[in-house]
Amino acid sequence: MNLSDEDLKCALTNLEKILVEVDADYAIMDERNISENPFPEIKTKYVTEEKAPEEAKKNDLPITKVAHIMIRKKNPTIDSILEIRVAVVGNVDAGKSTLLGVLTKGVLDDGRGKARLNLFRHKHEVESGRTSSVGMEILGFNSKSIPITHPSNGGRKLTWEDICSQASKVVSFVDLAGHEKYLKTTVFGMTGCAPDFVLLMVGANAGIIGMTKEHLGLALSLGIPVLVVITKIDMCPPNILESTIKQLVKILKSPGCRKIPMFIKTNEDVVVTAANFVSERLCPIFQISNVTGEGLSLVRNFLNILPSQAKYDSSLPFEYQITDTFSVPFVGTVVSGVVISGVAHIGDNLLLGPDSLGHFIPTAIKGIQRKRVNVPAASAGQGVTLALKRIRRSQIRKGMVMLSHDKDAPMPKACRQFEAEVLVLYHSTTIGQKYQAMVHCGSVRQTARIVNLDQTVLRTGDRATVTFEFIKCPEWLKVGARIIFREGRTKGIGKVTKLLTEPIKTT
Ligand SMILES: Nc1nc2c(ncn2[C@@H]2O[C@H](COP(=O)(O)OP(=O)(O)OP(=O)(O)O)[C@@H](O)[C@H]2O)c(=O)[nH]1
Ligand SMILES: [Mg+2]
Repeated sequence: MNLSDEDLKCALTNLEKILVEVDADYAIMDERNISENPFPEIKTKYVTEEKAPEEAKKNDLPITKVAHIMIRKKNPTIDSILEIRVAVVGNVDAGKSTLLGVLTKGVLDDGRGKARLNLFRHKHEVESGRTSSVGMEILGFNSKSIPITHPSNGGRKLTWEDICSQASKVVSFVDLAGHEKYLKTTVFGMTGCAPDFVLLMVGANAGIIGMTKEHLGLALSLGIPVLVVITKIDMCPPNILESTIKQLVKILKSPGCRKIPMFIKTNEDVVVTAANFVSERLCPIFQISNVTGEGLSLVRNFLNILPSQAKYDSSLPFEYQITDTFSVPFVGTVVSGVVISGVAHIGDNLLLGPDSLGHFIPTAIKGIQRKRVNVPAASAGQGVTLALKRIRRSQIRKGMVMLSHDKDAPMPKACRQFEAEVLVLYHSTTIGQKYQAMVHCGSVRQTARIVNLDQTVLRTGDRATVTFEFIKCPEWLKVGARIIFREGRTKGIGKVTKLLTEPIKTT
């Protein structure tokens, strides 16, 4: 910063020479003119020229330059590509699938569902235009921070392998359903796919309606940072847009949310906010149109800069959470999921479980793919698929885990009952013993019954320690894991505090 035009050019030339040595590229994220701060009441040393043109001139302050540069390694191997996972949520018709279509294809929408077309997985989705499942889409950025998009002239769509062969970073989107009918699947997508960020979409015309608050609430309960994208600003009268924004800001600032809304209008905002976004408090807000393209480049730049979260630890024992299973011809049983901790290689022996009796069975990794490309290893934080030896698909259910295991160590224990500290967010009357709800915890999703609670009944807003018992089979849980429970309009959140090996007897 604080360079003359000439010095900046010189710095960039030098940088370029250095980057050749280390096989990297750079891109300018944002470049501005600045002057020394002429306002004594503001504490920063510099301000942008736009903010103080008159003052700067009056005081005869020199105008200098500041730039943010993104440096990325060229051609990383597929296992070292940076990855962030973003779950896309919001009410039905907000434009979620459309935004993903527009971002990954690099072409605009026609307002009648053109861009979302090849994102659908089922025939009924194409017919209704509604997402009903958990869709996966990736957006790659190359080492020069340029998005890698599908050819727009109707040529062959890029495969994930094509994208990864050019990418230094990929954003993996989880496209979720906005319709209430599919809420269970959407909750699973938000807990099971372990997203780093939640992108909440709001239709400018529609405002905060339907499932918007529900989805925001889920992100808050899971402690996932949220960014908001307001869509359809091309077809929204200014007064309606204003009232949507007002409503949104009010909700974000409310005691239940306690977020700091940040309107992203320039690349400077993008750089500053993306770098500080690890804080759960900040909530960037974008205003875009998938039809005119307004605001899209800011969203794209934001996703490009957004750092991956450092919460994953590769030095811990291997743990992998299964979110889906497949039977692949000539390969056999394949599972997809996220590596929660540790590293595993092809050929490694692992435990798979728990089965319906709570037991773990041995298996080995036959193959690993990351973004549909073969890799030799999988490490913490990555979404990968694993091909398994000696396992039939019918032996696996979502919510099972794969763990590394030392020969002499005791077998991992699944639990039928667990204790949790819970907060009831909503219930129309009272919750007591024997109450049943769907419990979500990571990729675990099972009905559980309350077998014990430290109060006689629970109402909306109550906190309590509760013992749950899974109805069908034991699950593998960890102390400290966040849970969500729901049944009809009832909902609650909590944290696992104890795994009960000596079950409480119930009648
Ligand atoms: N005018 C205009 N139309 C848009 C914009 N974004 C999306 N649309 C249209 O809005 C409709 C709904 O978009 P979708 O992307 O299917 O919405 P969704 O959020 O994925 O909906 P669900 O999957 O059912 O939850 C489509 O007809 C899009 O063409 C926009 O920015 N401007
Ligand atoms: Mg959709």
